[in-house]
Amino acid sequence: MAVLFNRNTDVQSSHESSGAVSAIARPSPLRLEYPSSSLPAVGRSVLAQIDFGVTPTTRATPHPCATVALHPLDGRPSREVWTSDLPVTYGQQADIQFSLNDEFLFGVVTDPIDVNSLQFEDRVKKIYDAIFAFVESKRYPHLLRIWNYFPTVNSEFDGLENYQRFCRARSLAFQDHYDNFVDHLPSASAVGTLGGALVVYFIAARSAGLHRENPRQLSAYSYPPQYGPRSPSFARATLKRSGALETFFISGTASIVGHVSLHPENVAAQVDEALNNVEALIDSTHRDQATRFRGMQDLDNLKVYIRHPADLAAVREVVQRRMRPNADVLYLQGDICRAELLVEVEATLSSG
Ligand code: 3EB
Repeated sequence: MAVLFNRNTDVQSSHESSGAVSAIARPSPLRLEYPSSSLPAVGRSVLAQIDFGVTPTTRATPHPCATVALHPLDGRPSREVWTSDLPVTYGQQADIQFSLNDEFLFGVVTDPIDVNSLQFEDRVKKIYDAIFAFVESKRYPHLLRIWNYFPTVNSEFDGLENYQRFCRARSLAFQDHYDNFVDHLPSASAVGTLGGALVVYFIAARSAGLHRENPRQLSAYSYPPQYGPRSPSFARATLKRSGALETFFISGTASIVGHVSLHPENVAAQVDEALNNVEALIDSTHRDQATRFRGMQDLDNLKVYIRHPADLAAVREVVQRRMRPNADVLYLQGDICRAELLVEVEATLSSG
């Protein structure tokens, strides 16, 4: 009796406290938050939680989770939590922890592979092969967004930078799996961590998203060979519409115009240029697809990867100038895929 009573009381008081918000927000199949506490908003199910920090956190949770060894630079606990107002089911198939609702599938792979070993490329290829087979077997065949994190991205092994080795393996996996594979490339990030495992996580959907390129940048999959034997396999952004909800996934975006890294050694100019690229993606997609995202004013969250912690203040100043005041920004120390790049940003816009 007491347990039942307590449960009812809990539910009721929670609804009261979040009543103003839930009255105006439509049920959403996919929502991203950067909460400072790990408790999800009541009424929503967690699709996945990613913790950022160099101390591994091991918790037994029903939902997929991972720890990514990127050091939070603003002192508060850093995590991203993906939630759903629709019912969610959970499972694990081989190395893939997953969750799914009616529209989206979220998957997480954590692999302890030594990046500085000959086996690394083979492992990356196998992980991607497994992801393609998995999303198709579950009938969520449309990959929308992928995150890739591993240590020592800028070190060389066997005569090639580890990021370029990663790109070679990933590209072969996409090519093996898809006809005209560049048409299927989802938005992505690939960022160097301070240690730990290779972590790959992804969002797939039952119906297709629209992959977008940036008018200011050469497509990454068409970069000239000076950047590596196989070009990076990602789209600059992906727009997903599901009912009234629009989600716009913006890939990791750096100070690259055309294919050239601009403003070497000037972190403030780099982040400003990266935000010019983000703005161009939002604006051009608004023009072509009549999205609800009209410009930088609709960008309400940003994940910022900074190579040197000492650059935080300079980066923050530019970010605060370019973004709306109440935007949620996560600053993480990590290595960018080209040695001369000091900062990279990514974002997810959601109309829900
Ligand atoms: C760039 O634009 C910067 O390899 O998945 C950004 C986003 C970058 C994704 C990836 C790499 C990737 O080339 C680096």
